[in-house]
Amino acid sequence: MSMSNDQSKRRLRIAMQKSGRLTDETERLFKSCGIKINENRDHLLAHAENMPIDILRVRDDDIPGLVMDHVVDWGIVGQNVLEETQMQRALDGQPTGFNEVCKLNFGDCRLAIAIPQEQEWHSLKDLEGKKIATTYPHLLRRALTAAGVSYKSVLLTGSVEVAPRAELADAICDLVCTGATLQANGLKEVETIYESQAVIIARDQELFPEKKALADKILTRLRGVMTAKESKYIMMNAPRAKLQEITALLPGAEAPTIMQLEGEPERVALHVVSREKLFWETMESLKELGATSILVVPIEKMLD
Ligand code: PRT
Ligand code: ZN
Repeated sequence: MSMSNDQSKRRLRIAMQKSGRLTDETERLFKSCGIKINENRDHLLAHAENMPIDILRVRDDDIPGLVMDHVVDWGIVGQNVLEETQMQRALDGQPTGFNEVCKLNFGDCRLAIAIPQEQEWHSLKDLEGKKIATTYPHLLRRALTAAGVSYKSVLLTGSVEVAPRAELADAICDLVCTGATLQANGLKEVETIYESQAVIIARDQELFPEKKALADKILTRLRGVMTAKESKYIMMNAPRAKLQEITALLPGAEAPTIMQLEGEPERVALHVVSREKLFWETMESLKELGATSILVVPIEKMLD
């Protein structure tokens, strides 16, 4: 994948997971930022059709290294893989520098300790002298060292959840999302040691001016998409007399638009952008204050 010097100065190279849990959301993100890429996932390198951006599709485990070795400008990866790889690279004497660009609010999971369902649990101290199977030896060591527990690490790159049943280990330390996998394997989650989501990271080097301008533009769009995801456009009809109480209930809502309702002098239409999630409880309280026709509409993009 050699590239002329001139091209690498201008084209923003982004590494993403080729096929896995982060792939769909990453592609959706590119799309919502207006980056059009070739749908064919079999190509290692894809060029955006409408911007000087190259997308490199690789295994998620390779992404932190590609950024830290300055092979790509940006990478999209789970924080779990990022931190684990960083600790491994530090041991191996490889570069570990990067800048976090933006958290992405997807790929959420936690690294947790799980033990056989029938066993008692008090604290991490219960793991003293025990064998723990994991794919994340460094994150595990960091947590257990902090808790003053000594244990034996059993490194497995897959099927960690079967280790206790196979008598390879007493406990496991693995990623959990819903917990269904643990349950299906007769395990119970007893302690979270790390929480993760997907992030964009950048190489720890100033980009060439042209590329920097492009990166900043994408970043502004990204932030717009991220805020929009959380934000809602809320509309309702409400008694004029309760306006203050009603706006106080709406989280992160600045300056609502109030419109007169034809033929109803005591009631108004209220439109507002709320920057936080609106819960059912809040909607019910709004209704109790006399609001009617409450509509909550998703926002696709937002630019302040
Ligand atoms: O091939 P490649 O190396 O690229 O992919 P991979 O198999 O290593 O990774 P992949 O696609 O499984 O996960 C990529 C990233 O998604 C992880 O590094 C996490 O940051 C994030 N993520 C989010 C998860 C999960 N949720 C998750 N549930 N990664 C793994 N899991 C596993 C979990 O360990 C369990 O075995 O999925 C299974 C189902 O989980 P439950 O709890 O919902 O049953
Ligand atoms: Zn992987």
